Amino acid sequence: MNLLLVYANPYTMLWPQPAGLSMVARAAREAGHRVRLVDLMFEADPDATLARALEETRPELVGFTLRNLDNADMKAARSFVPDYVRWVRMASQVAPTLIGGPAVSSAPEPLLRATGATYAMTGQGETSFPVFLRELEAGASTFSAAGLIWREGETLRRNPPDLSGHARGIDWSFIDLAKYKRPYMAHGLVTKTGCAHRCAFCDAPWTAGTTFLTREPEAIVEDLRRDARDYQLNTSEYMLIDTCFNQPLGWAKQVCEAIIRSGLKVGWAAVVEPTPDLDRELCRLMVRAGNTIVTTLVASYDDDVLAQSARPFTAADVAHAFELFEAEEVLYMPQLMFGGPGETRASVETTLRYARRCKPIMIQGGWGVRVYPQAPLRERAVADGQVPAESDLLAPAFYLAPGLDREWLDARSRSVGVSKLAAAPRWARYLWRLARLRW
Ligand code: B12
Ligand code: SF4
Repeated sequence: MNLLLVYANPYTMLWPQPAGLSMVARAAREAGHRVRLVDLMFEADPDATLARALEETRPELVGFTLRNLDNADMKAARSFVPDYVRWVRMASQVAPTLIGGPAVSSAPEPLLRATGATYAMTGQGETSFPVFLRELEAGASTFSAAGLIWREGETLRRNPPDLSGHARGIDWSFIDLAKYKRPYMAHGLVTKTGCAHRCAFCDAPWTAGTTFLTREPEAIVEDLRRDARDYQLNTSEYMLIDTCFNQPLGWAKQVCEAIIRSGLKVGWAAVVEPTPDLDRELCRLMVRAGNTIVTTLVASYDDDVLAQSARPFTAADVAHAFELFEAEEVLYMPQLMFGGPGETRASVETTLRYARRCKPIMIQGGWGVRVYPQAPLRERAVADGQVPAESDLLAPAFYLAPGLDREWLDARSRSVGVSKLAAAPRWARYLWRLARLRW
């Protein structure tokens, strides 16, 4: 079939490349289909770019990656759904349409209805997309492809998604890398998917898998070798595509050891959560294997707030992790998220007091928690009267603990920060880690 695949991400913040779409594109090409990938990320007039691609390609199917429902920012919420609706409708005038990607896994039926797409696919696409294409070509009206949602009369039919993990990484041949050469641009490196935790505000276990689905360390190193050889990606930083790199602990160590053994000079950032098993050995291995910086969604330093969001660590674990980072020269960037269930003025102050004591390279503070349709927080948000029970949650919807004043919270969260002078040696170390990649 003649396929047009569209990376429909209009949000340039941190510019993630069309990682998942490249994997789906590779699978379709290997199954014998003609594939063109169009990336709307940096387009000044994405509507015109899409119209041109539709005209030039004359596709038999148009597939879309819909990544984020919105920017997840309560203070300045920006929904991307209106763009998705417009683009899918444009394409639907030319050919049947299929939507996939993280936003679709989060809110499949609402997005299918809103965009009017012919089909939606939840979960991973690299195995199920070619199955769907085979069935479509054969004229099927009912499908076995994993994760597929289709219409039969007035009803929507839905197959369970493929959440088995990624055997292979990104296919850069589909991505115009020149467009992504920007300051602080990090290339994606797929290390694992899924998550064994159940944080109340997160839908990853339901949309990406309920266990850690790790890739083989040697397969990850093989990607790094190929990326260096064919695309020279070793000269800038990677961002691991991994919700919590440090777990399972033994696997994370094996990945670091495999990178060290390979002799490759690479730099990578990762999400590392302060779970109780985090140890000194992993911190040391990470630095030796080229870790440049870690981010950690600490959210709060109050045990009750952490417990009410079912975070997999306590305030003491956070303190322990940060001590290790500081001792082992792991540069870290905590993210605080004020206003979750159980938050009070007192708990906000507890977190701020702790934040002033630690020594990160940078610290981010935000408030309000996005409520996703399948996340456990939804029930609490409905019970607390913050979200109507019948809402499909496509439009940005947030939880803010009852009784907290927004203006006060905004002012307090903006008081979070690290003095430039104190952070200067850490920034120097970070920039040195990036600079050495170029020599
Ligand atoms: C890594 C990551 C990041 C990294 C990206 C680094 C990089 N260089 O790529 C960073 C830190 C930059 C980031 C930023 C943000 N992120 Co983020 N991120 C992720 C994470 C963990 C993995 C995404 C990923 O690349 N997956 C790997 C690829 C291989 O999988 P994939 O894209 O899902 O593609 C597969 C399927 O979806 C499917 N598929 C995809 N497209 C298509 C198309 C078709 C036609 C088909 C059939 C199938 C299909 O098949 C693919 C292969 O299996 C997810 C959580 C998760 N578990 O998915 C959140 C996630 C996508 N991020 C999220 C958010 C909110 C954001 C931010 C808005 C946060 C913020 N407030 O700033 C920004 C947005 C950035 C932007 N400009 O878009 C949310 C989106 C929620 C939603 N449903 O709307 C997620 C789901 C996390 C969550 N549960 O809250 N993120
Ligand atoms: S927030 Fe992170 S640790 Fe918690 S369930 Fe989501 S991916 Fe897992």
